[in-house]
Amino acid sequence: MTTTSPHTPPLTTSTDHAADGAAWVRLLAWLTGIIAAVEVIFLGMIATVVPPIAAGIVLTIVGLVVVRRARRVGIAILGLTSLLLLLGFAPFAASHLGHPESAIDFTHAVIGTVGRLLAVIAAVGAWRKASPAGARRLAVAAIGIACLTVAISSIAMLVSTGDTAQADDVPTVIADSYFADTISVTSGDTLYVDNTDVFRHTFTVVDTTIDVELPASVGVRVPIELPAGVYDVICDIPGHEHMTATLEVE
Ligand SMILES: [Cu+2]
Repeated sequence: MTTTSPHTPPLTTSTDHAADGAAWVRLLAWLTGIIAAVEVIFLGMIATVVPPIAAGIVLTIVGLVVVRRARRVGIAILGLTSLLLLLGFAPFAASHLGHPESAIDFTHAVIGTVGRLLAVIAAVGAWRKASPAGARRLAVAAIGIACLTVAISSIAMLVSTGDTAQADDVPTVIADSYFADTISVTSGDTLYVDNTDVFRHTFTVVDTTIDVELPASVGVRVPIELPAGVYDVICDIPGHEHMTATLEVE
């Protein structure tokens, strides 16, 4: 009597044979390279060296060089750098994500959070040598998010045109991320705060209800209905702690 041997299924599929992780490494290199380039441009715009961002740029360059010779070491450098900068940058980016009308801050925040999250996912895919189909899907998602970011910010900028100064307004200017040292008004006046920076700020009078968003490159009218006195003005955006002024109300 003859018996049929049980059928043994194949251990791998045809697509698994192509899963050497190369597609994920390429995606990781592109994502981290673009993010580093954006950070170089951002540091140039603010004309300040922010040590964690500068360190991230250097580590990314090192990772991109190393990944060509020692793939797993390079993946680890690029993945861990992306993860640490994502965690460190998130508190600063959070407030910008709700303000697409300030295009540079908004775009920088999206790239610094969503972009780095995608880079971390790419690093995990590269480390695990996952299927290249997943890398293609992530690349498509990254391009879609980039297009959506530009579209949302463009529409928001068209809608957010700020205020027009009126004849009796008291003017004050924000330039290079600084207020005027002292701003003097009479109670009942309206301040015209002209934000000449390409970055967003707030005009926040400490211990009062005046807390006004100042989108990039627009002016905003701020009625000052306060008792006579001297008040502290701040910009309450994380990282803008140097922005202070004195508001004198007669
Ligand atoms: Cu500010």
